[in-house]
Amino acid sequence: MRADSVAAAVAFCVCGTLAACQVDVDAVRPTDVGADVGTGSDTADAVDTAPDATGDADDAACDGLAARIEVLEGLEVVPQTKLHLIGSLSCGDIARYQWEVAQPVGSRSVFLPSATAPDPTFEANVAGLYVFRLVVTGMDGEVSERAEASVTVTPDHAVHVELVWDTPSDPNQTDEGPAAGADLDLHLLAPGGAWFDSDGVDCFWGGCVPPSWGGPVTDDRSLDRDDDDGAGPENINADVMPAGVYRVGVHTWDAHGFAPSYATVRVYLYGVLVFECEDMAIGERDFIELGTLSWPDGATAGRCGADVIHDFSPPPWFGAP
Ligand SMILES: [Ca+2]
Ligand SMILES: [Ca+2]
Ligand SMILES: [Ca+2]
Repeated sequence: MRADSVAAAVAFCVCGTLAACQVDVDAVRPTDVGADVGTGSDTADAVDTAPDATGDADDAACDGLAARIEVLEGLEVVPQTKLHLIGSLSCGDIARYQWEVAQPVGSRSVFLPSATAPDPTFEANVAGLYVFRLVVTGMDGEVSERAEASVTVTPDHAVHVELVWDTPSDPNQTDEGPAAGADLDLHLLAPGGAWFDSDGVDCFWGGCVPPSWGGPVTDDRSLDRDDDDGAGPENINADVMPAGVYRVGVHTWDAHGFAPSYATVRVYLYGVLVFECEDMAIGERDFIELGTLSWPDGATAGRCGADVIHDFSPPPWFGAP
């Protein structure tokens, strides 16, 4: 990512005091969150996006200890934005950084490389509000007040379907790799299709490919995030859909010994949450057809986890796990 191609968020604080920094939301509202990284057309935004060692007004004002947060991508982003959190512009001689986050229900992102890194990254994959907090400790053990920055994640597609899941028996739901967690899958089935149709009718990890659902473009819908090692999210986005009733399903492809999981599915239309099923219990190879979305009127209906098909195997034409 180029530093001059992202909208810079600007944090304000009075250094030299123990007052927490406040982020001016109006001042940092980005003009181009995430979508156009690499255009290089917005250098005017890029003030103070990185710490400097040469000394400027910020440094001159830092004669005490104060935590401050900058978010390079801005405070309003789309799902699956990798946030670059800057804490190293905090004031004072700092011995330790400590980040915390309150994230949307079901989101289990972590700070990388760690929650004590000065400038960690953080994947904001789930729609909703993320509140980041930072406290710094000085060399003499003095602790700052807490700085806070709130980032709102809003889907920018006509239809955004999101799956997250909780798997209590998995001791670490955020680790990654083969068999590291339960692999659940989100399905969005076009009118008249059958689950696991791999010719593009069923949008899921094994079949969300051209041909198009409708309209002149072939990329009118897509599975934008597949997760095979626990927690999710998985996201399906669509902008052009033929009229009709679409079915939403969740399947446990392989729980890798961690079943059951508790799945939550949310449907957003034009960035607004219109349908939600929370904490549906789902076991190994279970399939839940949880609801429908009628298009273009946007009507939703569903029974969430009331009807579970146990030991659901993909049809022969698709192949077994
Ligand atoms: Ca795990
Ligand atoms: Ca999956
Ligand atoms: Ca995962």
